[in-house]
Amino acid sequence: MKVHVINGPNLNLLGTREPEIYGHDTLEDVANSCRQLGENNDLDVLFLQSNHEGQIVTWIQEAINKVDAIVLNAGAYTHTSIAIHDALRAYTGFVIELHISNPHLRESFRHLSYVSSAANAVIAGLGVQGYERSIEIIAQLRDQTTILESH
Ligand code: CA2
Repeated sequence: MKVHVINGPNLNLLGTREPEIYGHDTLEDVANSCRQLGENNDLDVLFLQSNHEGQIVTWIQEAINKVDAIVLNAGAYTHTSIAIHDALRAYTGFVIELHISNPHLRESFRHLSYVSSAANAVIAGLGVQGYERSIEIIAQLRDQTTILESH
């Protein structure tokens, strides 16, 4: 089973700035733990990051009928991108919207998400641990239910 973890703008800076919000781990640290958890749980995990909205749209389109689940931290595009929303609506697999922080505890412009209404589940406010939890949850859903069965 294939899982793509897609990260949006500025998440490449993880661990270098604003550690009080985003923690000290780098995106490479997070990618390594996700890949390791994938191996442990028999999931093929691909970890991606782009600062470009169109690249994220393309990755979502390319996942249609090929990738079983997407974990998406769209960064600030969460709050602006109808293009990412539309691509997710076209995507056939399971989608977890992920945020390191809890956007609802922050500025009001972060309270609207165009991703939520196209996602199966939302994880926010658990720090970078949310990425690892998402991988584990996808493995558990695969084992326990038929939610992920169609792929
Ligand atoms: O909490 C999250 O994961 C966010 O998706 C992060 C986005 C923010 O725009 C969303 O509202 C919530 C920002 C990602 C920027 O990441 C940085 C990490 C370290 C240093 C600077 C930026």
